[in-house]
Amino acid sequence: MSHYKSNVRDIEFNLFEVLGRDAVLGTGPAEELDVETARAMLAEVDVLARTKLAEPFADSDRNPPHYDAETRTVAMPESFKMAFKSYMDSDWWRVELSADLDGQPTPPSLRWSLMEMVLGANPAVYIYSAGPKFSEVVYTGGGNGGTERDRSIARHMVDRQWGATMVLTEPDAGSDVGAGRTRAIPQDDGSWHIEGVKRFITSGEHDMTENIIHLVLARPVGVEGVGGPGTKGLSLFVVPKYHFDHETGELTGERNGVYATNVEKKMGIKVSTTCELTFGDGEPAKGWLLGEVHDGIAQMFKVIEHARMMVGTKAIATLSTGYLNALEYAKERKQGADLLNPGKDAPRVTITHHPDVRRSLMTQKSFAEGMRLLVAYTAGFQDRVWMAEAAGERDEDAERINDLLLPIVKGYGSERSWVLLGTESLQTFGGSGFLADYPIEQYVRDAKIDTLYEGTTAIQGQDLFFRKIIKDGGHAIGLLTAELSAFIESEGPLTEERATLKRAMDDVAGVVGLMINDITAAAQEPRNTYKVALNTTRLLMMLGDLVVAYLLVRAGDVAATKLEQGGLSAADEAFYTGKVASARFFVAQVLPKLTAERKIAERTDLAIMDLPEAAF
Ligand code: ST9
Ligand code: FAD
Repeated sequence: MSHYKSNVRDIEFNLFEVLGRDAVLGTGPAEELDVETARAMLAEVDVLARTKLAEPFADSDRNPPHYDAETRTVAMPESFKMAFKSYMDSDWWRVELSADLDGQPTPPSLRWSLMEMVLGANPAVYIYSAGPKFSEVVYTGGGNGGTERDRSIARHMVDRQWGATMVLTEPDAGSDVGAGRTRAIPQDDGSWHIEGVKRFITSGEHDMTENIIHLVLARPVGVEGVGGPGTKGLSLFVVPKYHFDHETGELTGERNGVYATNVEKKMGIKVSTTCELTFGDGEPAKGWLLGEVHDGIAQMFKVIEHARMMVGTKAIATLSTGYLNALEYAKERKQGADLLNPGKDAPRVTITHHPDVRRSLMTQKSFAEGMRLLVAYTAGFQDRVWMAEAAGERDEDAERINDLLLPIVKGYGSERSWVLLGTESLQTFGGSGFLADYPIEQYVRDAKIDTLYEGTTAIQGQDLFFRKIIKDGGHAIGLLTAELSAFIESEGPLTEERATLKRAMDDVAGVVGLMINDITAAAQEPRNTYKVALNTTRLLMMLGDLVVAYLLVRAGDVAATKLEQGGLSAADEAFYTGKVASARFFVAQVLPKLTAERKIAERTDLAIMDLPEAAF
């Protein structure tokens, strides 16, 4: 039986009943899609995800890729190779590609809904399959307008389904990407020789694709005006594993001088290779400057933005299947008697009868479904950006709100998911949750990485406050707050919840105001900056709770209206009842904690910054 439990009903509810995403179908670049087609796409990917993609999930964890240090190659487990091939053969990855690259233009909201299922069933399949998606960045020269050569390479990446990597991290440059020392030396033929050691590179080596294209950040040397310190001195290079004819894409048979010199042994997501890559040790590692411009960090952030959305969606998808597995177990596991019937001979009941199990299940349900809605809501802004671009315009408000929401999807989504998978989903199974017989222990191990890669949670918190609020001049947060305020003031079935939302919004606004005061005060007393940074992760989590609560109440309103209208099937009646209940539960159980968080933030002082290191 499949480990993966999807929730297509909930996905469709979000897209078509709450967020009105049907409005983008049948228009502009999504001209050929309609709701019926979208539902059929969701149904097909659902089946693929639950069967072929989910099948090797446990096997490839227990029998991970094998690294041969002598040949510096990796042999992938056969079971995983089959799942990967099924996915590539299915062509579903084309929904993420533009028409220029033979994609099937699909609005981001539908795209991420489809990908949620791939990521929940087998995240490593998605990650290895991303080569063609990476080609978008090569095609556009990382947003600077690609050269004819870049576009040709991008087409080969799609046509030949090559793998790809994003290569930033080095032993001394993790969060601090600007500390990278890998060098790029210009050659007479217009290429560059890359020299250095990169660490932790996902999909850096494997035997599933004909070629791998590495997108490498390196610092040019010996070229006037570029290659200075920090991130702004980095350029982005296209470095293939095998050389190929840039026009035809045929491999020349020549190996490039970039090798996997180690593959890490990890806590989770073991089938996804994490490689040390050594460039130019003995033989040259040839690369080509992307877009022929030195703008590496901005170009790489095109990849990072997509990958941050992907990581948050992966985490949330895992929590959802964790919850649904826990729910199934709880409905069958009998243990103890009902609290109101404590006699020794009282009949044993399923654990769903115990209040604490119900609390736990509803916690899982409301977070998993609320955060799924957060992904779709964020993707809704991406729909706007996508539609505007297709019309040759820009929707700057949507771009900025999307930017604001990305650290929440990634940072908040991964933190809440990984913690709840352990404290609630696994816990529902009792001791059995700890066993490899059930998928939850692997979910916990596989989801932990989501709080780490693509920028740790601390980095997401800083990104949210310093870049997405302060540097943005408060524009996006202002638009989001206006939307929330209008909703709170509107009439709707969930009236009491609106009042609690209002209080929570005031609490979040209070903390933002406090942090702005501290940052302003830092002009006089620089140490106030520490106070701000002591609260950035707190704000990330508070804003996440607030936005999720808002979305759940919106969904609860829709569901309550359906219930009032009546005439529902038994399944729909149960579904909508659950929606109203989860909104009420989240608002009542989670939002009041924001008032405490605000109080804690107000009491922030510099005591722990003044503490000598030895006292820790
Ligand atoms: C990793 C991979 O962990 C994990 C799994 C990979 C799986 C494979 C991927 C599959 C996905 C498929 C992808 C296909 C993609 C195709 C896409 C198609 C469209 N937003 O603040 P400053 C830029 S990889 C946008 O001064 P510092 C901006 O240009 C490793 N841009 O920073 C800015 O200049 P300006 C991941 C941003 O102090 C410039 O950076 N590693 C943003 O110099 C400098 O900004 C990490 O994520 C942003 N949010 O450097 C590193 N932020 O201001 C985490 C910055 O003029 N560390 N820029 O606009 C950080 O993020 C640091 O904060 C830092 C600091 C490096 C940015
Ligand atoms: P550090 O930066 O050393 O951080 C250590 C701790 O200090 C963290 O808690 C962090 O939050 C905190 N910290 C650091 N700096 C600050 C700060 N300024 N303010 C507050 N707190 C801070 N990288 C790639 O380039 N490509 C990949 O494909 C890739 N895949 C990966 C796959 C796996 C399985 C792993 C484990 C990592 C991968 N990475 C990849 C690297 C990943 O992006 C980094 O591990 C991550 O960015 C953190 O860097 P670090 O590990 O050096 O931790």
